[in-house]
Amino acid sequence: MKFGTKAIHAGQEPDPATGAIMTPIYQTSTYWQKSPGDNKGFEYSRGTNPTRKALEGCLAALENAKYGLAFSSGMGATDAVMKLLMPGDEVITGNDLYGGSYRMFTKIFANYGIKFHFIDLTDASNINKFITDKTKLIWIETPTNPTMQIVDIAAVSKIAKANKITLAVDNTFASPYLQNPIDLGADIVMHSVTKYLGGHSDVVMGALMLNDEDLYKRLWFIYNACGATPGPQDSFLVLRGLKTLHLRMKAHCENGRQIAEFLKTHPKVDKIYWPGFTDHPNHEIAKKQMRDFGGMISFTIKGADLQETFRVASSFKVFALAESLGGVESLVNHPTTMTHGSIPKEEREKVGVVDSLLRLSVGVEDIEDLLEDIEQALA
Ligand code: P1T
Repeated sequence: MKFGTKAIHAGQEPDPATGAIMTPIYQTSTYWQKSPGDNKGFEYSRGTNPTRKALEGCLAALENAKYGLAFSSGMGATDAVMKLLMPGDEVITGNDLYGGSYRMFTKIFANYGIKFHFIDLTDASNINKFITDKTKLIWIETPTNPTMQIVDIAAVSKIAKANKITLAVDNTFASPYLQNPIDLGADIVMHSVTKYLGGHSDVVMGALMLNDEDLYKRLWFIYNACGATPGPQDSFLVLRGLKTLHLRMKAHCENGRQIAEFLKTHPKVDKIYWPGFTDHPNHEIAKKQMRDFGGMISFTIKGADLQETFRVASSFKVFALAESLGGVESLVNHPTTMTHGSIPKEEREKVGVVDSLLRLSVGVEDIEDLLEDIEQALA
């Protein structure tokens, strides 16, 4: 089945009770049992719920995976992966990450005796220098948030496999429409479903997709035991959002391309971070592992201090100044004071996350209105 067909149908069947085409919202916390253990496969909704089950089937299919697990946020999904680790274990990850992931690693799991190496992953071979017999997990984001670095998933996977290390890829920025890490050798794909998958800025949710049955059983145990699972209403909203993922992504990519080209010629714009440019340091890898370049673009304003950057950020009329990304509406974000505020200045500045940086999540509005808005905000 091709992508658009899976987005609309995978995991879903007409409701067995009524024939309803849309999966019902099974708003129930628990299920009747004829005698203890004699049930229809559903016991208690923290662990299993039919609406969530349909969603998980669809999410798995979109990443060409056997198993899908939905969580009540992207951070909830990441937290479950980290709980596979034990004190003394080591993790290799990138030096440009969503600020919330960095905060969880350094402020929560480091306290449980897990060691994190935040390294430059734009050259996958850098990983070799940090592998020890304690390395249990490689965690990558690509494209990264917010500087759009590209990590070669297939090359990292080769190193991970050779050293028997689990590879998890946060695929939030690309979405499964643009990139499928499992096909490139990753063991686990993580998504902030809040973003492109939900697509309408009305749900916070996360997901893990994977193929290995043992790993799935371990993650399902954590999912059920720790309980960060989403309810049926949110599951329904995401099932509905997924049905247009392929249509939305085409429009995000097309608008993104036009805005990136526009910013390139703008006299007030200094650096632009977008993997579609042929002079992006890993453009060739992006071309190899992604089907298009997406709607996320970051840029710095020439010579701007914090005050001038705030002035521009607050001047948009169509783009809304807000955290998050991937919805149909365009958003602008100021990483150093918003999404990446928890990363120390000296760490974030090493990768270009400076005060004059703005990040755009390009929505699917008419391109003329978006271009006009950027022009007037920068003026
Ligand atoms: O917000 P939540 O659904 O918990 O997902 C966390 C998360 C994980 N990974 C990446 C790459 C992300 O971008 C996020 C959330 N990011 C934002 C809210 C943001 O504006 O960047």
